[in-house]
Amino acid sequence: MSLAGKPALFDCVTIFPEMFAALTGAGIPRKALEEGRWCFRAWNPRDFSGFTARSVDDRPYGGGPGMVMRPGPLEAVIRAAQARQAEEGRPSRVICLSPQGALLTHQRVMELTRQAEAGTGFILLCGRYEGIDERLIARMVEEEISVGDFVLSGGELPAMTLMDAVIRQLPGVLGDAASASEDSFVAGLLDCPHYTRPEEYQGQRVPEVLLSGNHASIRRWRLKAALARTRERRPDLLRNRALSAEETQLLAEILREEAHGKEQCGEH
Ligand code: 9WO
Repeated sequence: MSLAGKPALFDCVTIFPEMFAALTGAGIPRKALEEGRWCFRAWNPRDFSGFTARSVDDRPYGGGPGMVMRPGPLEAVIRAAQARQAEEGRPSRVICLSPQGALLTHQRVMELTRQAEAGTGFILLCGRYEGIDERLIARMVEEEISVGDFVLSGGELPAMTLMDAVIRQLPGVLGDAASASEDSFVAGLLDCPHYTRPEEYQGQRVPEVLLSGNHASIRRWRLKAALARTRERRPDLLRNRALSAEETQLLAEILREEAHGKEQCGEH
């Protein structure tokens, strides 16, 4: 439950409400839902179509392939969701999931989580077909969010991605152990590698330090592994982040070892 005493709230506008069972029906989100830490409602624009055929799309002006979602049914369904949230004493925030939006980051997830905890109800607009009439976006949508630079068949999976990222940050959702393992991305680094039994698998041993029981060395090894991985795979993350004295020292060790490796290969 949020500090404001209300669960986080996601009202999703979608013509495929059944897709959201993937989030409500499994794992941590399901447990948190059962514990009353968040609420989900689906709103189907077809119920606001105005036509007996319940259609919510039409052909694009200017021609071209595919169909565009009509503004009328979407405005009606969003207003209905806003009215419900207002009855519940909540401010609303309308977000459209779209490749045209700003990329979702850990920082943005934390900002959305704070808003959810403070009582803001989210209305997540999930587009289908070739897109949504731009006038509806201009009138009703406060923010567009993308979960990556690729095109999908619709906004439902990105909406569930955003919800999952927020839900696991809500108080009480993750146990202490799991929230501690979160520390690495919180710190702006990639996660370190993980190992479990057996000690040797297909000729590969678990790094000895992890078997040592020396928690200070283990913590240092994990931080070093996270730094090495981040430098290798996502150097952009390191450039945008200040390093502690310990991290600077570990990174120097990594660079030294890397130079050594090259020497041994005769590469210079
Ligand atoms: C199609 C397209 C084709 C060429 C260039 C850009 C393009 N954008 C789209 C597009 O947005 N298609 C849609 C499918 C319309 C409505 C929702 N759809 C969607 C949402 N696909 N992918 C997303 C999405 C949302 C958030 N983060 C990543 C992808």
